[in-house]
Amino acid sequence: MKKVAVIMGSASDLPVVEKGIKILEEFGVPHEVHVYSAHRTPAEARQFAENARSAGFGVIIAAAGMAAHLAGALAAGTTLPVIGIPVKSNNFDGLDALLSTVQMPSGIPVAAVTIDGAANAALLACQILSLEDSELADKLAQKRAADAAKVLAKDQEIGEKFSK
Ligand code: RP5
Repeated sequence: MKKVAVIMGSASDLPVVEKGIKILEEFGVPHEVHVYSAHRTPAEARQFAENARSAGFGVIIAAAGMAAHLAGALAAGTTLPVIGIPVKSNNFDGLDALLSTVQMPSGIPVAAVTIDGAANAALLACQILSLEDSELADKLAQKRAADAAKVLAKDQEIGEKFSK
């Protein structure tokens, strides 16, 4: 199976990113985690993106806050799918990072998830890799069924408690 690269712009993004890493672990998807900044270490970020396909990666997840250029900068260096996670910082409730991530000019796509949406970024990465991996596709289907069962159990519990 191809690997998922999880790149964050700063170690301060780790508490958000960890939720996605956990999901990749649960699904048994091989992954590498790095800290590369589009601003502070642009050469390393670019080099990683340019080598990612030949290094066996299938998807890149990029998490960054504030003027969040990381996902776009990585996407500029590769034709692998890049999923951007806008990370919430102290100002603007993460809207700054959301717009920086989602508003990519035509030609260099970034698939942006919601603010701090590391879980969905990881799930989307798994879904992309599942195109070529039926075992992973089965695991994703099982998770959907388990999530649905939890909602239906809550429906029963809350319905019994409050319906008159
Ligand atoms: C971005 O700036 C990082 O992704 C982080 O979300 C934000 C703040 O970084 P630090 O100042 O905490 O290193 O580049």
